[in-house]
Amino acid sequence: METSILEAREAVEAAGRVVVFTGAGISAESGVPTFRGSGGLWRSFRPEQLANPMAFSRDPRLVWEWYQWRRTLVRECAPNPGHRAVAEAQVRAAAQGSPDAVRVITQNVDGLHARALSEALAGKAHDPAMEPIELHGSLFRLTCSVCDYGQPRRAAVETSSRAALPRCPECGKLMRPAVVWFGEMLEPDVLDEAHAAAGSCDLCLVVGTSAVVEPAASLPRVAAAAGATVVEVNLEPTALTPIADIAVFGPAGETLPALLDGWAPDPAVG
Ligand code: BJW
Ligand code: ZN
Repeated sequence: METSILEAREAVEAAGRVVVFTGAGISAESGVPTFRGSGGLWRSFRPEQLANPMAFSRDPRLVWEWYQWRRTLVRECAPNPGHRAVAEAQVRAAAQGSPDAVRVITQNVDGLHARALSEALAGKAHDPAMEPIELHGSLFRLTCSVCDYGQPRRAAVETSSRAALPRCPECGKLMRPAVVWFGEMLEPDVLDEAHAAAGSCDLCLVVGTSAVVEPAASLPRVAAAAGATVVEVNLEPTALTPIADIAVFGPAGETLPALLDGWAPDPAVG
């Protein structure tokens, strides 16, 4: 296994189709706390405690309070150079006629990849393939806890009492954040799209994830099994490091610009 940034840049240069698979670490330099590891605490709750359907049925106000606190925190954060380097590579690829040559698959619910893309596009129309595949949903969408009703919502959710919590306009039951909790299935279409992208790339850049939460953590293995080169970017070794061809230990906000700036995948390469 190589650990050099130069080796990683060479691997990127040689790639025609790239998947960038990200976790909480890519947003750490934007000020969004990670889930695990040092500094990885969301207001002293472990994700397993509150990010599950039982916690919501037991105490929806506590769960909503936690999410509203996170929504407020994340809304004040901005994309960092790591998100921007990825979005700018997507825009360069699209300008060369390959809008799907750099696919972003994220476990993050913070919407920062989408914001970076929209900033990089500066109002220009874009192909839907450029949008991030958000495996675990979004903090800024709500969904009914019972029926299929869903809605985007950035405005604050009132959590002062159970009676004040948002209700579904269709069936009257409680609304909840449109995120995937432990024990819940990922949206099949979303997971299928991620599998297809991972299985058809020739380079999988794995950034800022501890790679312990399934089924997401298996996607780089899908890419590796299909013959892709796996490049990991993290502060420290992870569960995935043993299968990485190249590991770069450093902050994503510095490493991704070094790997991606000025580069666009050449459809003839890879
Ligand atoms: C930096 C950095 C910098 C920091 N630069 N790097 C197979 C085996 C075992 C268990 C299971 C299995 N299949 C399913 C399960 C159960 C479960 C699971 O995986 N449990 C494991 C914890 C053991 N999975 C599920 O329940 C999933 N559902 C499912 O499989 O359904 C089918 C089923 C149901 C029932 C039974 C069996 C099957 C759903 C999982 C949903 C996860 N949801 C969360 C919460 C989302 C909503 C919310 O945010 O509130 O998703 S949990 C949380 O973890 C969140 C994240 O997306 C996810 C991954 O975390 P991530 O991104 O890796 O963050 P960290 O903090 O762990 O790591 C940060 C990394 O960044 C670190 O490595 C740092 O070093 C690094 N870093 N700064 C670069 N500047
Ligand atoms: Zn409903």
